Amino acid sequence: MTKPTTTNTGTPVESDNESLTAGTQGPILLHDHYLIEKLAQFNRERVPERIVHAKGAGAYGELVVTNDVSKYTKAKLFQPGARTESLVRFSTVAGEQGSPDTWRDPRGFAVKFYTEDGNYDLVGNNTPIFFIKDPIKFPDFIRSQKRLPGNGLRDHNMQWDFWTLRPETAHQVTWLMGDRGIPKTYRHMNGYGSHTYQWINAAGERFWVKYHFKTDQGNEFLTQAEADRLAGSDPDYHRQDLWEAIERGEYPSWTLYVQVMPVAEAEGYRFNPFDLTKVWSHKDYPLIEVGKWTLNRNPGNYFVDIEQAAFEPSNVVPGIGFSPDKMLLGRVFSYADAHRYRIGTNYAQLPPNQARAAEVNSYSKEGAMRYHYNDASVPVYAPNSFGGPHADPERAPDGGSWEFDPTMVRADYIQHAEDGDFTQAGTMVREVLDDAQRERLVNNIVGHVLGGVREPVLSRVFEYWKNVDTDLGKRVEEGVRAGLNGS
Ligand code: HDE
Repeated sequence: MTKPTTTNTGTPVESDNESLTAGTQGPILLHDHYLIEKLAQFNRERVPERIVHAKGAGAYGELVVTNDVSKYTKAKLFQPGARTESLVRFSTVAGEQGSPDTWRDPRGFAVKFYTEDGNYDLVGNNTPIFFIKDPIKFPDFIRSQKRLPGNGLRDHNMQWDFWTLRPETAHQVTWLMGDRGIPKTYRHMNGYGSHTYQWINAAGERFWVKYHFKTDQGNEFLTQAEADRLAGSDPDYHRQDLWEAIERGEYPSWTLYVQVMPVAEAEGYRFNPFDLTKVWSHKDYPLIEVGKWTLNRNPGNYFVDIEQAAFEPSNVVPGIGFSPDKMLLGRVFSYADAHRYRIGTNYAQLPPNQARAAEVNSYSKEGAMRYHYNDASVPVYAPNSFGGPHADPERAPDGGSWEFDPTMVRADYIQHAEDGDFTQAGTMVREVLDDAQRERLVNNIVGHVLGGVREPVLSRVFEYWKNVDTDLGKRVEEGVRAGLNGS
């Protein structure tokens, strides 16, 4: 026996096929409120898409800690043997919701851990670095990667104009134009916290850390030609691959590692350890295993679980804190602000965002769409004499602390011995990539530049790549000039 169709409030309806009219040829009647409900609800099915990372896919899973890192952090989810439910959303960055999964772009790697001390969100990418190092540049950077104001078209000239005018982008652009710019699937790519975070152990000792999710499926990529074909034939290729793998019981997993830097070593390190355009050499700070993170459950409803998922770097738990990384500090403001705008004041009460293992004793109340509420006996203010919740610094995350010169300035980071906009990009090209990877990097750059870059930007592109690596720059210029001459 099938269930009766009902209105949104549970009243069975007469028909899903005919509107109510006066006679068969007469006008539709205003009091056909079910017709009105259907049409009005349909007009309101969308929430604003994410301003970046609009296209994505997600799944639920679990972190199981396999090593003892308690000497670095007291965070409960990272204690030996701890098991913590998790949600992830993978995404591209610049494309809109309907854009192809296989466009060349960094991939979002947003992880939520439902810990017993509240939700911990580690909102990273599939690259350990980023294009810029100051949040004030973010709106400019993103707009240069999206669409021209006049015709609404994407524009390679605009992209390269921004990149070549902000040379700190060179390391990430080298990543982007290489094999890692188009992962074969979301399962075949690493994830990174990218920023430098702070871990605090039970004795209150502090450490700087960087997170690495190393895929157990192997790092694999799509060539530009394969990606272009899939963009046309199967724009949801990555979303479908993740869904079907989990449906088949082929649960993708990653091994989570951290690099740990004692606080005292930060000042003398050869790179500024808080500059998001730089990595820490694994020789200097080797990877320490933390645990196994596995995705083993597809979302029950894409819109509810994934489109309304709200990840925020401000969600930290005891044992984890922030750092002088200005990009991280900018993000600590921005994400909750984006959620309030995009999915409403009470977004934290939506299913994927609710704390699961922790009790919520917040003084927040009311606001649109609120439905969880405190018992009437709980005061709505603090302090109070009636047993309401009270702040407990012993149990709260302190968000991290660090020494700094309090003089107010607007300035770049302090430059360390080997800092420089092109140093790590050059090291990557010369010491990390093999000949075939370098060849594909050159071809991808040439192909992208031939997609519309013109003077005066074009000359800066050649200089940009020569600054990364002289030989690479020469090969890029030769390739572009040959392409422009039709040879
Ligand atoms: Fe984001 N970023 N971001 N971002 N970001 C957003 O929040 C922002 C940055 C990342 O699957 C937005 O909910 C600022 C770095 C991911 O739901 C927004 C800055 C990294 C996702 C926002 C950055 C990221 C977002 C848009 C410069 C990697 C998708 C919608 C300081 C370490 C999360 C939203 C999901 C989403 C702000 C730069 C990763 C606008 C201000 C660096 C994975 O709030």
